[in-house]
Parts: sequence; structure tokens; C-alpha cells
Amino acid sequence: MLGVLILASALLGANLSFEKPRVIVMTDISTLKVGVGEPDDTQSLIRFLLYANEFDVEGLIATAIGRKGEVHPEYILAILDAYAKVHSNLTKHDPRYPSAEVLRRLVKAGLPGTESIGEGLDSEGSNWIISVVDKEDPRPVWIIIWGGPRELAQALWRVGKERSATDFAAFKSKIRVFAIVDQDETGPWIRENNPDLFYITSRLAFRGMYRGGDESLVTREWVDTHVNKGHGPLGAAYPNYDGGDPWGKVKGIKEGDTPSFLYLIPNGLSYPEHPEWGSWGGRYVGKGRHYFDAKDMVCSDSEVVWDERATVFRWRPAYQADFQARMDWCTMSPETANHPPVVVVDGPIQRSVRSGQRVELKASRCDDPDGNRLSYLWFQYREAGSYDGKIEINGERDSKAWFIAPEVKSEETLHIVLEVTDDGDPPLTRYGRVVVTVGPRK
Ligand SMILES: [Ca+2]
Ligand SMILES: [Ca+2]
Repeated sequence: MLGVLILASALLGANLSFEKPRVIVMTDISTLKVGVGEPDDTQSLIRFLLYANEFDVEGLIATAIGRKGEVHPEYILAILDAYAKVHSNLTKHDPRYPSAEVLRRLVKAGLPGTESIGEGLDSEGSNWIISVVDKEDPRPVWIIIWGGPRELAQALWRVGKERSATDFAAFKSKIRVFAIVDQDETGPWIRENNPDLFYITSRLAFRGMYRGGDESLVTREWVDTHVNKGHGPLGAAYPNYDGGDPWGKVKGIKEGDTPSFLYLIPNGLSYPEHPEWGSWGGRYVGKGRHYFDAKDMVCSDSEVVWDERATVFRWRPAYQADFQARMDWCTMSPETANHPPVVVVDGPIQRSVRSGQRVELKASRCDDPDGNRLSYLWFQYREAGSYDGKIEINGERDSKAWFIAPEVKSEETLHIVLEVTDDGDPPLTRYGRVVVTVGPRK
């Protein structure tokens, strides 16, 4: 029994550690300009590059676009030219930003046209995916898919054909997928044939990037002020959207593909191996290794509704402020721009208690690199836990808080999130989380 427990906690430890994620982007980037096609992938790529310090970027693959199947890696290169011009200033804020030179070598083309998968349909992109996954690196590879998944499907088809079942399973065990809907027929094919592959499909949540919640944070005016003007060549390259989606007009930020990497940002809220815990990239529940949208509550004066998009838009004030600050990093000095606080919650992330027990919440060692004042908020992320009731947290706006574990009949989980916000401009937020398993009284 002890052996089993030790093994279980070792596995848990591996799942909860936050290594720098390895990331391959697959994008159906189709234009750099407003008014010509859909420039939302260009928006997402620009935001992604501002987070390139948080990831080990291992591939930027241009994939086939819609019915014509054009492939435009040159648009990725054009955005990297703009990134090159702000890179030296970004490194003053974080030396881990990779150079444009390094990133240019990672730009690959998928197969043009509308062919599916099979013999003769390998591409630079599909071969690149195989070589990255095959690297001697124990970390998983996150493949984030902003268009059709064909390049990944072809890679899986090729490896499945040429390797033993054991080797194919080992190959797949290193892959994590976050796809924005199924944008060609290969997404369902991949899931049908690979039940063992970790695969998140965001079917509705992704629209929370720009629909629902506080829409004043995604307008053309917001983009104009915080991105396009006075933020250097990368911000100037951001197309200020003026188009639509099936629900009507969209103006300003669209970025439906962005939740795929907001999900991976090590902000204290994200635990990428736990899609059901929720993060800036939304919340997803599993059917085996395949995950689909969950719903979070939205309360207004008159009603409570459940909405997939709310799993993303509930965090919008925080992730937009984060974007705004990073845009500032393109031109401002480290002394004048804001940087996020560092949050440390004392004690283990996962705890087990019994009904009636007092649970102590403490974050005494939080800090801010700019010396900003910090404000605290502990709250119960009800949707992420199994316990349905609401618990009372005492000292919810202090660095120390506590609550009494509720009465339960069988084991239930509670997610307590600590939100720490600085008083810089813009105010930036980071998180801590405690997952409490409550068992019934003995
Ligand atoms: Ca896209
Ligand atoms: Ca700060």
C-alpha cells in the first residue's frame, strides 16, 4: 500500500510541475492585412511571440487554408521581421526571448492543396513534427492547431505505418494537442484512430476571446491605443480586425486561436495536464484522453447561465492587461513598464482533509519585481471542483485566509484560487491554486 501511495504521489508530482513547455504552432495564416481575408491568425501570432520567452518554440508551421489550400509561410517570416526590430528591447524585460534568427529556422510549410493523408503526402511540416517529437527530450511536445490538423494527421499516419505498435504508442505519449475546432476532416480521423492521444478540442470556448464578458477590452479603439500606436513595429503590424464570425460582426480583436497558448502560460492558474482545472485558455473535460469544452457560470442580476465561452472570457481583464504590458515591453524600459507579481502559496497544491476541519491558506512570500503593492483575493473556483456548494472563505482579501471544510457524504474536491494583482500600469495578475479533497467525518 505504501509503495502504491509513493508511486501515486510521484506521478502527481510529475503532472503538477511546470516545465517550460515545448510548443509547435500550426497556423492557417492567410493574410497580413485588414480587409483581405481573415487576419486573426496574424493577431494570434503577434501575441504568441510576446510569450516566446515562456516557451521552447520548436516549430511554426504554415498549413493549408480553407478550400483553395494555399500555404503562406512568408507571412510568418514577415511577422518575424517585425519581431526582430523589437527583440532587443524585449530581452531587457526577459533575456529568454529567442532571436528572430532562431525562430526563422523553425518556419516550415505544410502541404498545399486539399489532399488528405497517405502515401506521397508527407510535407516539410509533417516531417518536422516527427523530428521534434523524436528528439531526446523527456518533456511532451504541445502541438497547438489554429487551422486544419492535416500535418499532424500525416505525421501520425507515417509513424503508425513505419514503427511497431509499442514505438508508435511511445511516440504518441509525447504529444499533447490543443486544437481550435476541427478545421478539416483529419481531426475526427485522428481521435477515432488514436484514443490514447491527449487531444483538446475547443469547439465553443475559443470565441470567449472576443465574445461575451467585458467586450470593451477587445474593441478597435483598445487595439489602436494599446497595440497599433506607439508600441513599435510589431504592434503596428497587428491587423485591427474589421470582419465577423457566424454570430455577426467582430471589430478589433478576434484571436479565436489564442486560447491554445494562453492555456500554456505558467501564470499559476494553468496546469496543462489538467484541462478540467481551467485556465486563461478555458476549461475542458475528458472522455478518456480526448477533452471537450466545459461550461462555467455567468451570473447577472436577473439570471445564471452556463456558457463554454465564459471559461475563457471570465479571465479577460487579466489576460488583456498582460498583453498590454508585453506590448509596452516592445518599446519601454524595464524601469517604466510593468511586470507581473510572483505568487507562492505555502504548503502543497493538493491537500486532503475531512468535513469540519479548518483549512489554512497562506501566501506569505509573494513578491513583485517592480516593488508594486499587491492585493489578494482567494476564491472558490466552483466549476472546477466536484463539490457543488459554496464555501465561506475568511480573510479572502488577505495573504492569509482559512475555511472550514464542508460536510460531505463522499469524497469531493474544492478548487481555491488565489488571485494576486499588483498596482502597476496596467495592473497585472498571477495566481496560486490549492485543490482540497474533502472526505466525510470518520
Ligand atoms: Ca486560424
Ligand atoms: Ca509589477
